[in-house]
Amino acid sequence: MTYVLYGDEGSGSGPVEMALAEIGAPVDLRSVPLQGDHQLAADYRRINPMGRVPTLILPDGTVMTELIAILVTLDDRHRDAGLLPPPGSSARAVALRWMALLTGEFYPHVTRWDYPERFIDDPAQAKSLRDRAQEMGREIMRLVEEQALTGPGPYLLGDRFCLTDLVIATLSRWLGGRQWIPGHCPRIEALAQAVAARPACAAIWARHRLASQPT
Ligand SMILES: N[C@@H](CCC(=O)N[C@@H](CS)C(=O)NCC(=O)O)C(=O)O
Repeated sequence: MTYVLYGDEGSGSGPVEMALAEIGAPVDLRSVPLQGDHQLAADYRRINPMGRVPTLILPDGTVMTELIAILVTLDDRHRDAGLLPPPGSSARAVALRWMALLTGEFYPHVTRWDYPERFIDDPAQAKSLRDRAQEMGREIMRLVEEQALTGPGPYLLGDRFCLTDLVIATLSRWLGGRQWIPGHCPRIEALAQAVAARPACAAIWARHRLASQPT
């Protein structure tokens, strides 16, 4: 019943690791250092042709890529862990809506910020591309702050933790968020702190260096 997770510290493998820890499932962690572009190596691309992390190999050998698909699959396979509200419920619809927004809309801005050279011919344009990616990412975080986290908190669904909290918490640290979020999005910051304090998540949160660094 062991999962194999390919990832790197500070990357999208963090929320997958935390989800597996919440389940209590054994995991074999395989490091793919983004520093040095090991994700683009031919042997890794045979597993994940996009050259990205995370990649999760299910115990039966099925290869899973794409953070949202990985997390929903873990919920499918471990319903007793209560990682998402039940299928058909409005609470699950809310959780999936915001998870999809962050993985589908925010994540691509991270790629522009991390690898601007992929999107431009003239290196002189890199700074303006990165600035624009950061601002567009911040617009999405403001949306989460103002339109998703309208309840009593600290989590998206109030005091009921779900997988979307792992996604909001982790992605809120990116694009300079460890410095920016605490002063601009207090509800997201409270959610991140609540995730960081969860017994199953705390050590993983620390190892992925996700702690806030307010300016
Ligand atoms: N659509 C993918 C995006 C994954 C992604 O962009 N991961 C980043 C790290 S957090 C990555 O591997 N970047 C390396 C690259 O683009 O070369 C997902 O949802 O999992």
